Amino acid sequence: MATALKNLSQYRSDNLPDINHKRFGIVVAEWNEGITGALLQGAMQTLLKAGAREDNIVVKTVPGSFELSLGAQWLAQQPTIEAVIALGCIIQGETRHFDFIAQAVADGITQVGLKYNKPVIFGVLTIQNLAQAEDRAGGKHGNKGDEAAYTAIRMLGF
Ligand code: DLZ
Repeated sequence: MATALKNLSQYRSDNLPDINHKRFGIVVAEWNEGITGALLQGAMQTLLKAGAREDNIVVKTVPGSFELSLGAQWLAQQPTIEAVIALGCIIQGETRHFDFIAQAVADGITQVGLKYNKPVIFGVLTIQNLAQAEDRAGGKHGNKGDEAAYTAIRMLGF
């Protein structure tokens, strides 16, 4: 698993399920777009490398991470979509906004997965500054988007 290796892009690629006919939904927050775009790129690459077909990946955007839960629900409720990946980047600011958004999206995404009985993956960076985000969006700690996509694939093989 990625965390054991201390790099979000390093994961075991053996023993993954066949995802050639699986349909994925990805919901991406536009806030901190430079980072979330890189997360999306990582997630897409990981899914395609693992055998997903590009026309089986539905990508939707929402304004900020707070809206990821509802966006994930709109995707999860589509019967043909088997797993949803939510991508966002919440950076700690001077106010308590960070805590409220991070908690809300973690809870919301969990609820959507349980309600629709499908993997809904938390691909959200919750960090203190932009440098930490860059390190985890294709930088020295890998890419959270890769890890989120890998987790979705693993869950489909449960
Ligand atoms: C408002 C806000 C702030 C301050 N910070 C972030 C952030 O770091 N990451 C993120 O994805 N979204 C942020 N937002 C936007 C909220 O998620 C949400 O879109 C707005 O509060 C809705 O008005």
